Amino acid sequence: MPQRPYIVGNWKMHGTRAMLSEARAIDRAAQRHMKVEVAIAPPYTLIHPVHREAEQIAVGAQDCHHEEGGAHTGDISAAMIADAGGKFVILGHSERRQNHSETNAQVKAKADAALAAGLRVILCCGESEETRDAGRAVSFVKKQLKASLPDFSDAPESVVERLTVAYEPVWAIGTGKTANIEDIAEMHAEIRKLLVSVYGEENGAEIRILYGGSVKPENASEILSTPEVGGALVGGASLTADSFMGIALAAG
Ligand code: G2H
Repeated sequence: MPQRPYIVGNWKMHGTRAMLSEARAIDRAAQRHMKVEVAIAPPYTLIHPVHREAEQIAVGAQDCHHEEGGAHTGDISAAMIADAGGKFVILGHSERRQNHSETNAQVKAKADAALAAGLRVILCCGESEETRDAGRAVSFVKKQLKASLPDFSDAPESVVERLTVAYEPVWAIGTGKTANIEDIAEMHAEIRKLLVSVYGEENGAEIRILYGGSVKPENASEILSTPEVGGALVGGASLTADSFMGIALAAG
């Protein structure tokens, strides 16, 4: 059965407790739009407060460590996120790959750890402008994604429910630029083929693939009606309930 469109807010390093009123407003609005699955990933410090407030939306994290615990100053494990009420984690975001030098192998290890802790995973991939201009966007993204995907050999039946892929061209993130619809459609189709080859025809065809990169209420309808786009990962426009739910409304 096709899954509901999935609209996920990535608050990045934005938000103090003053933002809880936006989370409450998003939650109330999501209760009226059940055709769409809505979730937000605030900073770690707000995961538990949002979890306590939310009745409908899921709350998640923007990263986790691959180990369960230990001497890792400043890091957070997947089990800690789950304990705080988190239900999912965004992994491999380009800001982590760029600013923290995360490799595909590290992203994969984090994804395996997150799944073992009972979290769902939103796995990000995307090419730089340089790579796209060189005509290597599709091959780059497929290689990056394949090397980052978690191993579901223990529980292949849960892959559709527990894995989401987010395609985010790096040059479209927070810049106001969005990829054109043909390029989005081409990349999502290529990612679909990869998921089918890795997880099999049945599961690979159902895993949701989100688009991310300057999604806003004004462009959401067109992006979300593109073939193989199963939702959106939204940064800047997820920081107010009005704009975020404007995108959710465009999804269904
Ligand atoms: C891409 C996106 C959210 P923005 O990073 O992951 O951010 O919508 O601000 O481009």
